Amino acid sequence: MATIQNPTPDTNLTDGMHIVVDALKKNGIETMYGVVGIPITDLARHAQEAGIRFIGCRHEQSAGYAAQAAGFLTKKPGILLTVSAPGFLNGLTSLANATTNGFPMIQISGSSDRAIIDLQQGDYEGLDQMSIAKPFAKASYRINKPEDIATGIARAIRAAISGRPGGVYLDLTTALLASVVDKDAADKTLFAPVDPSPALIPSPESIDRAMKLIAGAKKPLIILGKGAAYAQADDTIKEFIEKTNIPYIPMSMAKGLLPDNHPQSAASARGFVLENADVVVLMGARLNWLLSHGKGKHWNPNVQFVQLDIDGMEFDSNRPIAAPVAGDIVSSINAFVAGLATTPIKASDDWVKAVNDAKIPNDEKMKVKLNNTDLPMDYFSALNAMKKVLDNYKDMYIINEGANTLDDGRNVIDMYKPRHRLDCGTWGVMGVGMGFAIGAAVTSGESVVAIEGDSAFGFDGMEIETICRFKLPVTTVIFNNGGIYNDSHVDLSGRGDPSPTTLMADAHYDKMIEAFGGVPYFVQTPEELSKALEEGIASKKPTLINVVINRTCGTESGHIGNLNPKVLSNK
Ligand code: ADP
Ligand code: TZD
Ligand code: MG
Repeated sequence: MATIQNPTPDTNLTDGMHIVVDALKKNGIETMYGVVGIPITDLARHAQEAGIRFIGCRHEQSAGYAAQAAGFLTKKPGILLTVSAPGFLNGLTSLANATTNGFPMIQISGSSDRAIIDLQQGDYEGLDQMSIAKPFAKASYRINKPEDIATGIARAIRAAISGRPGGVYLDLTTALLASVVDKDAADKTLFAPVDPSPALIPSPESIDRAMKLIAGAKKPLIILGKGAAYAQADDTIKEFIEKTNIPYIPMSMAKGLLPDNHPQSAASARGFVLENADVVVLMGARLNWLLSHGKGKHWNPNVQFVQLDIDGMEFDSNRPIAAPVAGDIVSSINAFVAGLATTPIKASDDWVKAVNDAKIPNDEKMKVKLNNTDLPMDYFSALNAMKKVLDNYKDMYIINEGANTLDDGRNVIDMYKPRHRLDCGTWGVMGVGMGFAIGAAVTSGESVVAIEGDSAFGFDGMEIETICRFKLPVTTVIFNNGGIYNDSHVDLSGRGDPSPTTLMADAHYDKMIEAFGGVPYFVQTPEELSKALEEGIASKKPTLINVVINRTCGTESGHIGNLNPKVLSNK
């Protein structure tokens, strides 16, 4: 397909930008998130004209978080569109987060003149983007020729959603976008890959080995991870858990795979089950720091692991896995359910009772905390005021970030539907909230409640304008305790500077949304909070609720203060 330099008026022509849009459409891409500028502004316009929704955000990082939320919810790669160099770099954190979390996403970025970049001659926004993206992406490609556009996009899609999903970088040079070619020839290159996310059928031996190990366990436990949520095997997972009566705990983004009020949920006896379980079945969950690597005082030292994962490289990463099952969760769980006919599994009544007994004191303690009536509110009384409302909206998408706001929010707010909770994830990253809220609202067309620490919100707060511009039904709730973790009020500078953790406790974040025509609330009591939340949800209007939280009640780093390096004196 020759590039046409001097077209005659009657030639049927197209250009690189249009071919990219045609190829995306051919692959069923319906939405793009991004920030425009040289050289991709027209690409966004063409996409919009062709029926692809373009959600213009205020920062590429938020746009990337929106895209990967869409990827997690739909199993189709979310698309982030960025300009060269700084825009590309702004998006890169989100791409890395997608790779780390196993969310499928493609960052498509325009790039400047290769010849000038490679000779370091100082092009406008010149940067060797593809090389920089490589360590942060599952795969990284550049398309140089218009006849390769369809192939490049197919490769990016396959890389994003086959095996363990992840972030993919796709570099489009300015020359490529501007290349003019014959339209009929270009149309012939378009295709959608066949079966881009192929099933990975586990071997019968691996299923048999795993089921025998579980069947012989005295104290089995299932841990559901976000890989299981992503796989969309909801009914079969429920069937396996209910038929075997094995207690389970959900990792944060697997909450709702089974409703959190399910009798087999051992979430409130988490410490007890980890310390006691003799066989743990990891379903789409890694044994990383979130599970203290499967080691140490939190775990039964003699525990044996079954692990269901699509990525064979994951096994033995932290602890030896006695029964690895390499397969996609849909296929593996189907095989498990079928295998129950020959290898029946039933958790013993003694174990189930012990787990249920362990829940009782913890549930009681939690009740006391939730019913605290002190003012200003603390995390638990504020979350309780929200829970009372949210329990009536079981389809609600919940976004959650912060430290205490995250950790306490995860424990208090019950989820009832799979893939309805998005949070700081594997990296514990701040700044995902507004992007995730946008991605969830756009993708689902449903309402979203974002529960945000005041610091966490600050990373991407300007996206409130995006939420208002697109009239998204997002209620943002800011737990304002005046700081990162809390407001320690210790001035070590001797010059009146705020402490490193201090933010403005008397800030009126609610005023921000007023500037964009959204609905503001400033609340100080549980009653006011419940009422504002109810109204925000019912109105479906962009709403922001500034919740006054006691400045002293947050703990340093939330539940993971132990990960801070030990210092000689603690200020
Ligand atoms: P969590 O943080 O919830 O514990 P992780 O992100 O650590 O979950 O682990 C998710 C795991 O799920 C990853 O190891 C990933 O390879 C795996 N995974 C993702 N999708 C699938 C799938 N469709 N089938 C099987 N495993 C999957
Ligand atoms: N920057 C990024 C991108 N991610 C991070 N996790 C941090 C910084 C460090 N950090 C945390 O780990 S939690 C947090 C920061 C800055 C904010 C906690 O304050 P908050 O929540 O107001 O959001 P709470 O309720 O006050 O604990
Ligand atoms: Mg805070």
